[in-house]
Amino acid sequence: MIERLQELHDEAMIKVAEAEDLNSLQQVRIAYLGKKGPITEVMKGMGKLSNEERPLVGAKANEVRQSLQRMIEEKEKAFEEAKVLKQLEEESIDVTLPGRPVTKGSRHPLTSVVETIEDVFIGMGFQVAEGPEVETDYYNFESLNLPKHHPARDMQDTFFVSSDLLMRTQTSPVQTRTMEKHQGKGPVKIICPGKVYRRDEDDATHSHQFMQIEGLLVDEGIRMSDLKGIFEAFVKSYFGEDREIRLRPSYFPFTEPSAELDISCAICGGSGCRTCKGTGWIEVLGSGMVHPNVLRMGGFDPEKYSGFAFGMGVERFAMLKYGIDDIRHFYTNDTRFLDQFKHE
Ligand code: 2U9
Repeated sequence: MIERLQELHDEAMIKVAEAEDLNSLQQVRIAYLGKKGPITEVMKGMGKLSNEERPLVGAKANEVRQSLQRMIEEKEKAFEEAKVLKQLEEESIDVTLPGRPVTKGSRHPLTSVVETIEDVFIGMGFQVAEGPEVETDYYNFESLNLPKHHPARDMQDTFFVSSDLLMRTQTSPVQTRTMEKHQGKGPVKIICPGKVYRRDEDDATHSHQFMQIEGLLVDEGIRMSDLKGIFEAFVKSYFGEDREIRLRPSYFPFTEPSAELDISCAICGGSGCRTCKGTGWIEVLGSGMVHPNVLRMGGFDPEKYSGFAFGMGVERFAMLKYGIDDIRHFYTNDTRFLDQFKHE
């Protein structure tokens, strides 16, 4: 029996050595060490042995089992290690390869113009106020001295949502709403950036949706000279110290008197060129002293308070600053256009 056990051991060892993968190793384990395997069979016959022989055969059987077990485990381990090594080799990363460039987004040019202008006015004590883009007829027109049937209230220019709701045509309603909140007590010193909507045919200089920044300063004793002083500081800060300004009389229903602000042309320095149409001046915004009716509707006493207001188109400012010739560039999101403003 001892010889038989040794024979089985040697035979199994050859099979272990021949096993090429984990699966065939498993087959050898089942075949030799399983319940129905030859070693178990041999051990079942131990009952017939003499008392002297039994412990010897028992010891040999254990020795054979343990030896086989150890060999199989060692080989299993070797297979596992080889598998991991192969995987490591296959999945290895060449850390010396150049990295793929990460494409970063950037601020939209209109956003950076708005932020720059906001910063200038914040520096002069203004606060930024915002409001809804869908407005009521009252805030968009009525409260701005534009009663129903007023000729300046061109219905063709407005996107109506319902008979009383519309897409705001200017950011002025934000100013009226802010004045109401102040309940007749000054100062109100705000700028209102935001999107506005007009029923225009889109072309190089018109867009049915564009951006405005409007401003309002209401307090006791505000005069036209305050407006001029603020504009002087703003223009020099935004367009450069050597720009001159001038005010030209104009008309807006919500301001009286009204004025347009021109800056001296940066291209020709005032002598006249194509950009300024030979005048030496470029129009940049509209403004005026807030109409007494508008002050009253905003809850302020026009006998005690006065104020000035202004409005500018952000696209126009961006076009002047960067020499952009078509307003549609801002809204088509062509990355060849947008990428030029990465450092703004
Ligand atoms: C209140 C009182 C007065 C806002 C003003 C303008 C003049 C103006 C245009 C500039 C170019 C609109 O984008 S644009 O087409 N705006 O010329 N806006 S005064 O006056 C106000 C606003 C609110 C309560």
